[in-house]
Amino acid sequence: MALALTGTLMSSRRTFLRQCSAVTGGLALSRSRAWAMMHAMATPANTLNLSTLPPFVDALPVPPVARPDGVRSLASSPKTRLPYYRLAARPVECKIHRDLKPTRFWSFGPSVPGPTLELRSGEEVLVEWANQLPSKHFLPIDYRLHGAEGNPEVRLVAHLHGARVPPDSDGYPEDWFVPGKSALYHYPNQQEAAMLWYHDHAMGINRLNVYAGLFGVAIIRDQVEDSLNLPSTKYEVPLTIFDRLITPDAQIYYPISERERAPWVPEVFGDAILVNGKLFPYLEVEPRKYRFRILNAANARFYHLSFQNGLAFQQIGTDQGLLPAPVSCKSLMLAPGERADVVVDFSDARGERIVLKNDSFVVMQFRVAENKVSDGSSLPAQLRPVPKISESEAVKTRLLTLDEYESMVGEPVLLLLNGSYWHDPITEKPALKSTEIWSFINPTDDTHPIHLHAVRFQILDRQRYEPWTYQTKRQFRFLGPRVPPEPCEAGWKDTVRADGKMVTRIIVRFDSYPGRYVWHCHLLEHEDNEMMRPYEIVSAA
Ligand SMILES: [Cu+2]
Repeated sequence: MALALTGTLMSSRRTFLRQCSAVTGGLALSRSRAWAMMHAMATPANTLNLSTLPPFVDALPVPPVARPDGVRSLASSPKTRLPYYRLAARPVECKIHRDLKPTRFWSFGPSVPGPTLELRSGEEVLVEWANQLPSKHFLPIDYRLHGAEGNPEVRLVAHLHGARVPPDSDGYPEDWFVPGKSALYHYPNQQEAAMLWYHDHAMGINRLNVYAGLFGVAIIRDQVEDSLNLPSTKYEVPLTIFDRLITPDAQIYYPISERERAPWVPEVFGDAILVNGKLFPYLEVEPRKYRFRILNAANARFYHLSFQNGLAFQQIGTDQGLLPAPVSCKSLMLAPGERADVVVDFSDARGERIVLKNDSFVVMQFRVAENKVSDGSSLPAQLRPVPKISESEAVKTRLLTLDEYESMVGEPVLLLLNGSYWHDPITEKPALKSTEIWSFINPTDDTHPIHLHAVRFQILDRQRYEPWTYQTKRQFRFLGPRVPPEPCEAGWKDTVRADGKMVTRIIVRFDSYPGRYVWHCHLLEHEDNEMMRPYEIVSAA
C-alpha cells in the first residue's frame, strides 16, 4: 500500500477538521479533539439516538472498594505475608441508563469500572489477575495488527498505569494470558499518594479489551496527604469518564473501517459519555467541599470539562500526585490516560442543580442540597513540594518523532514512534537512576498523549516548530518560544499531551527497577497499531 508521512498530504477530511478547529476559536485543537467534536455532531446511523433518553435519572454509582481475599507470600520471599487480592475478568451486564436494557461489558468486578484498589504508600500487595472470559471476543479483531495475528482471540494482561513496579508485574503487552489462566503481580507501592488506574494492555487487542470494560481505579495514599485534611470518605468521589457508541438495543458498538480484512480504525469516539458507568448521572451533594478524582478512561476522546454555571475547580493534583499548591481553573483538559485531582466547593450553590459539561455536551449533574452544613475539611494553600528536576541533571537528550502514515486517500493506516516498529531492536536504554530529557517531535495534526511506564516525570516545555525542515534536514526551525507547562500540569506526570506541530520536552529520572517496560501513545487505536515501543532501564554494571 502506498503510504505518505503526515504533513505531506492535504486531504479534504483534514481540511474539514482544521475548519472544525477554527470555528471553536482560541484553542488550537488537535485533530483528535476536532474529530471528536465532529463525531459528536454526526454519529453513525446504527447507534442509539441519545436525545430520546431523559438525562439525570440515574444516581452516580461509585465502584466498590476491592477487599483482600487473604494473605499470601512472595515467591522470592516465602516468609513475607502480603495482602492478596484476586480480580477476575468476566462478562457482566450493566444498566447504563434507567430506560435501557442491560449492556454487555467485560469487567474485573460486578460493573464497569471494576472495583477500586485502595493502597497505602510503602505497603506491598499481591494481586492475582484472572482471565475468566469466554473464548470468543465480542468486538472486531483486526488480525493484521502485530500481536493479534495467529494468537487466541481472547487474551488479557493487566497494567497498573502510573505504578512503580518491577517489570515482571508491569503487564508487559506480550505477557498476555488466555481464559482459565491468571497472573500474580506484586505491587511494592513505593511511591507518593496518587490516583492510578488499572487496565488491559494485551498486544494488538488492547483497544478492544479496554472498550469492553477491563479497567478500574487504584488510589495510593500516604501520610502527607493524610495531614492535609482534604475532603474524604463520602466527600471524596472518583469520576471515571469514558465514551462509547451504543446500538439501539443498548449494546456497545465498536466501529470498523470499510476495508475488508482490515477493520482497524484510527480513533474511536462515542457520543455516549459515561461517568462511573452511567449515562447522564446525577450526584446529590451537600453545600460544602468535595474532592473528585477524575480519570479519562476513554480510548481516544479528550475531555474539556467545565461547570455550566462557571463554578471553579481547585486542581490539587495531577497524574502522579499532589501539586505544590491548588490551581484555580474554570475548565479541565484531560487526554486519555490523564487524571486530575480537584476540590470543588458547593457551599455558595445551595439548592442549585449544576451541570458538568464536555465542551457543550452534558456529562452529569450535581444536585446541591438546600440546608447549610458544617465542613470540617480543608483546602490548604500549600500541598506537597514538587522539587524541579534541573536540566543540568540530564545525562542524555533523546529526540523521538511521533509518526503517522497515511494511505494515498489521506486515511491514517500506521503510527510509529521514532520510525520504529514494536519488534525493532530496543533503542531507548536509560541507565537505572539516571535522568534524561525526552523530546517528542510531533509533525502530525494529532495530540498524542505519551505515557511512560514505571516512572514519573516533569514537563519542561512545548515549542512550535516547522515539521518539513526537520523531516528533510533533521534541523529545527522553531516558530515560537518554549512555552512552560500550564500550572495545572506543573506537577508529577506519567502521561503528557504531545501537541501537533510541537516539540514537547519532558525530564525523567529512571529511579524505578531495572528491566523492560514500554512507552506509548495512549490513544488506544494508535497504541494497538505500532505506536508503542519497548524500553529498558539498564542497571549500572
Ligand atoms: Cu497517538
